[in-house]
Amino acid sequence: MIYTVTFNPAVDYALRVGEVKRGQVNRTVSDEVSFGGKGINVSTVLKTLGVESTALGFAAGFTGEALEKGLKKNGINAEFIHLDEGMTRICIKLYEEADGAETEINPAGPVIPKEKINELTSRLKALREGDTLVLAGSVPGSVSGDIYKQICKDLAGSGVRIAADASGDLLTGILPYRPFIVKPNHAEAGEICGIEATTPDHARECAAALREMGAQNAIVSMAEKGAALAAADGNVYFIAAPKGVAVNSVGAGDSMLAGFLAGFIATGDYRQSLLRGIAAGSATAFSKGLASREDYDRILKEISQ
Ligand code: TA6
Repeated sequence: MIYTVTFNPAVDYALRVGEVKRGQVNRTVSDEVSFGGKGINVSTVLKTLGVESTALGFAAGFTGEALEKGLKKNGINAEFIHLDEGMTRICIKLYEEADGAETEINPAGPVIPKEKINELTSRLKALREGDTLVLAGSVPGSVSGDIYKQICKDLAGSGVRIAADASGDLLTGILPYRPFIVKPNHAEAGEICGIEATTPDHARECAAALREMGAQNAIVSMAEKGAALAAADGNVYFIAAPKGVAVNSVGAGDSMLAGFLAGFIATGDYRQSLLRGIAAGSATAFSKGLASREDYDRILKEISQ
């Protein structure tokens, strides 16, 4: 079974405007609400690709209730721990049509009491060989920055596959525990590797460096440019993303991770899994919401030729 953990789920509010006029009332061209947070997006796209998972994490307040109801309505098995205080955050994704700029405003999220963290970590200790655990996204300020490291330490030697999409210390802290796959974006990877990763060669270099630091497999995603994979087979792959009109990039990186995991479960082949990750990420970026199966299949066929 695949379990995704989202410490900081989000109700995502994507707002499209012509151009932000600071200090003034700005009217939207369109707006879209979706239930997100990185781990949840991974579960949602896995479901689209026919792979079941259980979404774990924390929910709080009326937004947390709406999130759980929305996920269950979408057929996602969500088993969140409920917090008595605070509210699940609303993340703003602002698109300016004038220049294509995308601005994210992500609140810190609710305070998670220690006993609630312990409830989750106890649940995770029950995972067994053959399970996959996806650790994705930020953690609220009240949670220790080495929580991912603690979880990986608890599971060391268990045979549970760790997949992680995180940044900074959250990511570097788990590398010594040989995670099966890590997937930072190029900015996050560049920050860890100490370079400004702007080209495919930079992405290859960062992916290889992340493997050197302990990851079994490392993807460095570069949005519309594609992604590099330094794989456990010793190869470093780079696949360019297909051409298309980016509509809403929310969840594209999460979709790529989901596509890679679904691909690896189906084929055990690294390059094929990267292709499927690119297809899922692009299908999300080219649509208002997360990837549809139809778009995924069409794009996979296009880039596999
Ligand atoms: O990748 C998109 C997304 O998962 C959105 O759901 C948005 O809420 C954001 O990322 C959250 O990222 P964070 O790193 O703050 O957990």
